[in-house]
Amino acid sequence: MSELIARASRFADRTAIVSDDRSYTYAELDRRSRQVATDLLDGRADLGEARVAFLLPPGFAYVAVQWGIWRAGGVAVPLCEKHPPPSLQYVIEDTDAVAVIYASTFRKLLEPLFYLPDTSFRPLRSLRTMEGALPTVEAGRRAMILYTSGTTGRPKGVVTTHANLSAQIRTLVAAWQWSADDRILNILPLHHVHGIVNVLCCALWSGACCEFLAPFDAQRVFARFRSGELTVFMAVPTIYYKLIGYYRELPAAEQEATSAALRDFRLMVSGSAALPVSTLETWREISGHTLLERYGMTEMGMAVSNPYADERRPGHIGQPLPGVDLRLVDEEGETVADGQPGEIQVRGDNVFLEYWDRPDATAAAFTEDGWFRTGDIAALEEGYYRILGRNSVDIIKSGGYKISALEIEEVLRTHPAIRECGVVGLPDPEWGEVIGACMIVEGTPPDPDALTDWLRERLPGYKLPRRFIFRDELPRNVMGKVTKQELKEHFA
Ligand code: MLC
Ligand code: AMP
Repeated sequence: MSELIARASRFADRTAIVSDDRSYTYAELDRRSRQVATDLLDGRADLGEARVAFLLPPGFAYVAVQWGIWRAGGVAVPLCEKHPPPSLQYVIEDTDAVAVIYASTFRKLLEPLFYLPDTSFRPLRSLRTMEGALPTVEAGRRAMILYTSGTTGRPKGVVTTHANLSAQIRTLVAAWQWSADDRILNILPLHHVHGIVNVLCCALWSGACCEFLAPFDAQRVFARFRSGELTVFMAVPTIYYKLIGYYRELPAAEQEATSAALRDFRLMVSGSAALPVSTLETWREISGHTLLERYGMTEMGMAVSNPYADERRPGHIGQPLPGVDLRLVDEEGETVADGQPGEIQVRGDNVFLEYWDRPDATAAAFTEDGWFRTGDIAALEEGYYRILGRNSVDIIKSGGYKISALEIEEVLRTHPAIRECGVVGLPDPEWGEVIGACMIVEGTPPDPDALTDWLRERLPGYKLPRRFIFRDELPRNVMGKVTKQELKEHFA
């Protein structure tokens, strides 16, 4: 991301980040990230793509460390504080991370992993402040690994190069007309592209200000909305749903003041999951904005967006972004006619390099002629793409998080009382989908609360099933495979 970092000198005295009740300029970010890089290098010329993981709250230190890793020639691996130790260990070991940089607030969470032999755990405060020479990092080198759930159980590390990230940022900055006068509120988790690329990196590329607020809290978000200082906001549909719920509880005068402040925004964006038309319409009544819906994926950043200036069509994701090649193909790999459903396949500089250490999964994700298979099904209707579904029932989207049913099943099967299980996504107006688990157990079914506590030690909170049912058998087809569509009906 040398291009992103080099741009910082243009904006030196402008505010780059607001966090912990403080403003930080681009010059401060430049200096601190150089110090972090120098410390990580520890006398070497280049980290040579060593993976450096970090667990830091959203804010200045997070960005300084992310940039510091990039400037030292390392690969940035952001960890998520909502993950229990086994999930964190999985990422640290899978990436062979040489170091984990952590904030003292997360010491307790990480302590069970301090014994890991090949990783040094470094408190943020131990990073020194000297500044030395930094390597030149070519754009084709690996920059970041983010973990994403797939149809194969354990999450896979998605490797993006510096050039991939630049392409992802550049197209959004142009399409959504970012400028140095923008100020965005970032309330999204910083281990996924939505919060990292669309919000944080686009703001910093533009010389704009990125203000952090975590954890998500509707009251605090509305207070910031009413400040009149923000110009851009981006969130997942669940967050808009929650904000609408909060708005409805406000006294009329506060509603009016909030709506007036919202009208002054330049842009409000929704993505990461399908935006229900009802949410779009209610938010329009509240804010005066037709949410700009776009479509993306960890493996490619954003691929399709409704127009900034022209019609934003409810229930549709828009057109391919500049620089992104897109086609819809049927099961035989033939391009489908307009109006017909097909899998979205994408090509372009935005598309990731590989799944970390999984050459087979990488090969399977691309067609022979180099198109990335997204697994999402869409149709082109009167010039706008519309998402129709996914070609795997085992991928669940809940609260904007992508979740593998198979991963949860694998964990459930390790429970002493559970003999067999099937996990599905159930439609839900607030979360998009909520996770349901159907189980066959030995003896008395476990208490759902106790089961949830047991799962919480093994999975992040957003991957927990919210509905449990117990059966004597699971619906299966003639091949013996659990029929998930039929299983969903068992939850009705
Ligand atoms: C939490 N809860 C859930 C849930 N998650 N219930 C059902 N389904 C879920 N998925 C419950 C908790 O048990 C708890 O209940 C209550 O909600 C609050 O939990 P929380 O963890 O404090 O939730 P909150 O902080 O409010 O989080 C909600 C959220 C969060 C929407 C802010 O999920 C979020 O940040 N989502 C964004 C994910 C994201 O950035 N995705 C982008 C991926 S990139 P109780 O009963 O205890 O109160 C991508 C590509 C692209 O997709 O295109 O962008
Ligand atoms: P992730 O792997 O977390 O990056 O999630 C990417 C997935 O989110 C895509 O493959 C889609 O299934 C889904 N997604 C993102 N944006 C949208 C959208 N606007 N409408 C429907 N689904 C979306």
